[in-house]
Order: sequence, then C-alpha cells, then structure tokens
Amino acid sequence: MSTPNKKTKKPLTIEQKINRRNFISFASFAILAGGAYEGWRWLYKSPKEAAGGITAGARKPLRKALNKTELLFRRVFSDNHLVKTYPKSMAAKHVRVNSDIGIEAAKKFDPATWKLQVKKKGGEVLQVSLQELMALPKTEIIYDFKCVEGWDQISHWAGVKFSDFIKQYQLDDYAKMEYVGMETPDNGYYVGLDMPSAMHPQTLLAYEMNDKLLPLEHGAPLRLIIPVKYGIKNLKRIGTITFSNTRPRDYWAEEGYDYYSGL
Ligand SMILES: Nc1nc2c(c(=O)[nH]1)N[C@H]1C(S)=C(S)[C@@H](COP(=O)(O)O)O[C@H]1N2
Ligand SMILES: [Mo]
Repeated sequence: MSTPNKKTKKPLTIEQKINRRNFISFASFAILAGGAYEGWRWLYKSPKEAAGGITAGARKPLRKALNKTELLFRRVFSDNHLVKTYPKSMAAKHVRVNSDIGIEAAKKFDPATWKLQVKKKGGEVLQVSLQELMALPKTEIIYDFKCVEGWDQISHWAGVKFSDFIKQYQLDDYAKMEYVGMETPDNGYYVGLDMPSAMHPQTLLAYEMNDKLLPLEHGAPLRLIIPVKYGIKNLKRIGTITFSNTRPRDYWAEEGYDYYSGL
C-alpha cells in the first residue's frame, strides 16, 4: 500500500543551506549579545556596597566574586608559601619613599617617647618599647617590595617576626582570632590583615633598613614588613595593634582597593 499523504522531502539546494547557516549564526549571535547585555544590566542595576563600610565602591556581586577569589588564594597560599629572597648585595641603597599618610614630616613625632600599644581584652593595653623589641630574636629579609602603583624594589629590612612577638608576649589566644588591625600613632593610616598573612614566617615588625635604624620617612621607630602583600599593607610607624574576628578598618580598602591585597 502506498502512503500518498506523506510529503516527499526534497534535498536542500546549496543556497538554501547557506541561508540556513547564516540564519543560525545570526540568531546565536543575537541571543549571546542579548545575554551579555542583560548580564551587564543586571550587574549595573545591582546595589553598590554600603558607603562607609570596610570596603567600598564595588557592585555587590563583584565584591562577592572578589571575596570568593580571596578565599581560594587564602587556601592555596596559606602559611608556608615563602616569598622569594635575594642576596644583600642586591638590596637598594636608596630606598624609595612612597607616601606619608599619618607620618607627615610636618607633624611632631619623637621616637624616644614612643611605645607600641597592643590592645587586649577588657581595655588592657600592653606597652612595648623599642629596646624590648630589639631584645627579641632578630630576623632579616631582603625581598622585592611591590607597590600597587607599579614600582618594585629589592629592599633589606630587619626586626622581630610578628609570630615571634606573639609567642614572646603570650598573645597566642589573640592570634586565634581572624584579623589584626594596625594604625599609626595619630590614626591617620591604618590597615587590616588576615591572621594567616600576619603570622606568615616572613612578616616582620621591622625597626631596621639596610642595617640601620629606620629613617622617619620609612616609618621609624617600627613599621610592618609583610612580603605576602602589596606595599599599601606595609604600614609605616605602627602605633597600635588590635585583634578581632571582624575586618579592621583599612585606609585603602575604604577607597575601593582590594582588602586582601595579596601577591
Ligand atoms: N603610615 C603610612 N604607611 C604607609 C603608607 C602611608 O602613606 N603611610 N604608604 C604605603 C604604601 S602605598 C607603600 S608602597 C609603602 C611604601 O614604603 P616606603 O615609603 O618605605 O617605600 O608604605 C606603605 N605604608
Ligand atoms: Mo604603595
């Protein structure tokens, strides 16, 4: 028996094939472009982070992505991943002075009366003099210091490992918290650090540069040297240290820079 209703399918001509392919690629392009545009609009319309927060300026979904990346980096590069070091002969003799927020030359500062203030629980403040710090085991480092503005320089620093300082002053319980905050004595410049980076074996409370006590413009009498981070986190002239489970305030993160600022 024949099936007369069934349509016979003629093979497509070359021209029809080309038209069909053109149509498919245009349609795919239109869908993708539309998707990209909608995605951009979604991001653009999504709320910004609250002003005056710890971080600022980014759209919330972007910050979420940044925070996820940070977590990944913190897991991968935790603890004993060491920053490359160099021989002393390669250290710069003339060390660049970058910026002086919180340590302006015009402000009066007397290193002789300075003491490091460590804020403990219940309002207790541990005060440590430079002489006391210098009596602790000394550690040196020569590494490539990097500023987010694009320059880098091999420089030579010495002081007390932050982790040694924690041990010597029995601050181990504080080091179990998530963050450390450091501020200049005038509170003009301040940084927040995740505890694994602060406790990293190359992080120093430095009082020397090129075998001499720190010059004022490099943060005398004590600065932070944290080689796993960009320059912005290497606070010059530490006045106070705090510990917390929430992010301490951070000068450049408030301006939209990455809070973690890891290398
Ligand atoms: N108190 C204070 N610390 C600071 C800064 C600052 O402006 N004030 N600038 C930071 C930045 S952006 C960099 S790159 C380094 C530069 O350190 P240097 O001047 O010793 O080279 O210090 C960091 N620590
Ligand atoms: Mo910097």
